[in-house]
Amino acid sequence: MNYKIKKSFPKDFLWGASTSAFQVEGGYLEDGKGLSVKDIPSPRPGITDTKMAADHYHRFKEDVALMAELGLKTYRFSISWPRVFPKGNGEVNEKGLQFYDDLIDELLDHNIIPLVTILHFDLPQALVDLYSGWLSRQSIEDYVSYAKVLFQRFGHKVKYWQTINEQNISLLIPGFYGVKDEDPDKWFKMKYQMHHNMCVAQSKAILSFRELCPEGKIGPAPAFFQAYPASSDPQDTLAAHYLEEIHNWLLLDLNVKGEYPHLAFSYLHEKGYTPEIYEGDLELMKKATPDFIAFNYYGSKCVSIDRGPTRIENLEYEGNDIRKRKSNFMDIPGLFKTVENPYLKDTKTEWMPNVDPMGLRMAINKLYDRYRLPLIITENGFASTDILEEDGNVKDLGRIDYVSKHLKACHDAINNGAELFGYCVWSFMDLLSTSQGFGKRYGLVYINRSDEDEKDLARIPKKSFYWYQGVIKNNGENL
Ligand code: BGP
Repeated sequence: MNYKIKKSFPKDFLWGASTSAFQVEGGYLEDGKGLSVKDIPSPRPGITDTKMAADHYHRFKEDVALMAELGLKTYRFSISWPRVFPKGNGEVNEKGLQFYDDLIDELLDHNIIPLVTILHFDLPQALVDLYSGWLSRQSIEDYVSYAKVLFQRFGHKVKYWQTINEQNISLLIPGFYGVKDEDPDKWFKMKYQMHHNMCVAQSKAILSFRELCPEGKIGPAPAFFQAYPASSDPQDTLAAHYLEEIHNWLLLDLNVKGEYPHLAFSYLHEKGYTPEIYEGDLELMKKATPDFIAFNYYGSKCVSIDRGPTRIENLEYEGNDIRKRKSNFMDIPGLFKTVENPYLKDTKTEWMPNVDPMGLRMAINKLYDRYRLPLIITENGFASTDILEEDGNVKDLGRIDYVSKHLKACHDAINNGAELFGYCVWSFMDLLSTSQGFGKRYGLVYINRSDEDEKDLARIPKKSFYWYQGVIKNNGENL
């Protein structure tokens, strides 16, 4: 075992920034693209849709030039499945592939390493209409065929790949992938079947990747939730343990070890939510060990035992606007409920339940301890309204503070011996928030538009852009 302890960011550390296709591209039906589940929901009044987003589809060259100016080592983006397969399967759309060819070439010309997510939420709507999307095992074959097309086309120039973004968050939201049931128990049964199918799909894709891209690296892309017990009551500790089992390890143990973690599995069994597992599924997953784990982290959870009714309620809410939810979408009645963390109360901001850099340090250490795989953070960032001032500046000091604290936490985790090879800010530029449009911004680059008015879509580097530029230049030495 290698116990070498590093004292600073490795010299080839991948300083990065992220986006995803439906949140930046626009051109939502251009050049033969089909509809995705993210194009379908009609946004709430006043919130824009995917039609234009940040118009990256037409302005990617300008965007890549800014990435180069920033000094990015890697750019993490996703490929839109319905741009490549408008119907989800069948005929490939050459124009869709060409767009990503051009984007990847542009990145490589600027010495930026592409890090590609195969699926970031935008499942083709046609597959939902055809067979209820992830609920059917046919989705496994279609995902693998789609992934293989990408590996064959781009494998010689893209080294780093991610399978499916935040499977563990997307399945917390009924209807997120186009299907739901009003009966909570039926929905839970469905979602764990979808969860299983998605795990089989990504493992199968990894096995194809091994054949088609022997030099490449591939890994899953979960969100990670660091959970604290609300008190030293052992029941609260058990509750926090349950949250991590169900929301973190249930996905990652399958992705990495091909095993259902026993506590989570016993919960599924007891509730009647156990999915149908075909013979050979787990063996296949065991063979498909990923090369790394990419994960997203925004904040932590504080958990107490839930002594209330065991019936799941409040399934319905609009999008995932934390300010409008009646109950937290992570809670499991009878098992655990999330509560405010009194120690993080002061760090609460408008959009985020808390700001907890030490939670990130613990996440890195836990993940490394459990799986001993190299890690990369593919999303971490700060949401705010951000104002373009009359002097042409966007003074997003809150973002600088947030990212700086989280990078220091990464540094601490590296000092603790964890192998962290990259960090990507969410997001490179302002983009369509999953439920709050352009009212809620994460970018290092301001996009001059609002939900109501597309304006000139000008790209304006914020203060955080110049600050991050310095961090990259000094390889994190000046944090
Ligand atoms: C993650 C998603 C991203 C992004 C981010 C912020 O869950 O992977 O796509 O949207 O969260 O979320 P939101 O836009 O809802 O604030």
